[in-house]
Amino acid sequence: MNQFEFESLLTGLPLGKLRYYGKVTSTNELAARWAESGAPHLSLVAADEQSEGRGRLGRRWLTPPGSALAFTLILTEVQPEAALMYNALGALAVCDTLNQALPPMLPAQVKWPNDVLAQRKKLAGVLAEAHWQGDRLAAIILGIGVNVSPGSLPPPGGLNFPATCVEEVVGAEVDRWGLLRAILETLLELLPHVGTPDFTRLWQMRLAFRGEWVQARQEDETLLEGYLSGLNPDGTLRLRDREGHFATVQFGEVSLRPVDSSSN
Ligand code: BT5
Repeated sequence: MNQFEFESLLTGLPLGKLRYYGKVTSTNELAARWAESGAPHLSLVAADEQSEGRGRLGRRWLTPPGSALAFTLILTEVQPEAALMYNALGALAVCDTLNQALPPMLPAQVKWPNDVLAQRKKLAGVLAEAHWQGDRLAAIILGIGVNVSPGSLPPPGGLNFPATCVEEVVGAEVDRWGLLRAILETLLELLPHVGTPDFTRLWQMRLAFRGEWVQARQEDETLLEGYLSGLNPDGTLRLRDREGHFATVQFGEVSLRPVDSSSN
């Protein structure tokens, strides 16, 4: 892939400007700098490899060469009140694209707020970062990383969740760049619906662990536990305890809590 092939690949999609790189630190980092210097809405940065790919809360995302997708969209026309939804936009775009190739009984799902799971393993991660100018939300930097072939899989030790890749779940070789185009097409279709009740409904339909007992670790490290009952209209997560009381998880990380240790 080179810049010219990248532009041909994405011909006809209503995107902003396009930049392709062989190796970068992080496509989100480059995109943030580009946003600052005036990148138009829906500009895209993609790379074959990242040396300092970013996850949430200072974590790292691994993107070895020749095996994964790592790309970032710069959204400048955004709804500030829907910031949480942009993580879901990225995750749903990946899910819905893959679900065309996956058996309906084993769909890809969103592990709230930002992971894509297939067969209960993580196959893609999304990092939506807000870019402020003073108190104005100037852009959402929407980064998406997808493990495509087995070479993209990090060594299992040190992972916070088991990982998989698209070729493993689809059971066939996958055209990496064709997949990128397909994900972008899905994302562009979903984009006008961000923040609407239909969008939240679709997100809820794809939510992993619904009806299961889960533990949510929040950003301040406090833990909440309960049955994952669904989403609130603003995209925050709703948990229900054994007495039927509801709690809301604003932003955090959900991890499954084994059922047999939850019986108190
Ligand atoms: C995420 O963070 O899952 C968000 C990942 C976003 C990556 C994209 S790639 C394009 C753009 N540019 C960037 O610099 N970032 C975005 P989080 O939920 O915090 O998960 C991070 C954790 O996932 C790590 O601590 C590892 O345990 C695990 N991990 C790292 N690389 C992985 C991989 N390739 N596949 C599966 N798990 C991985």
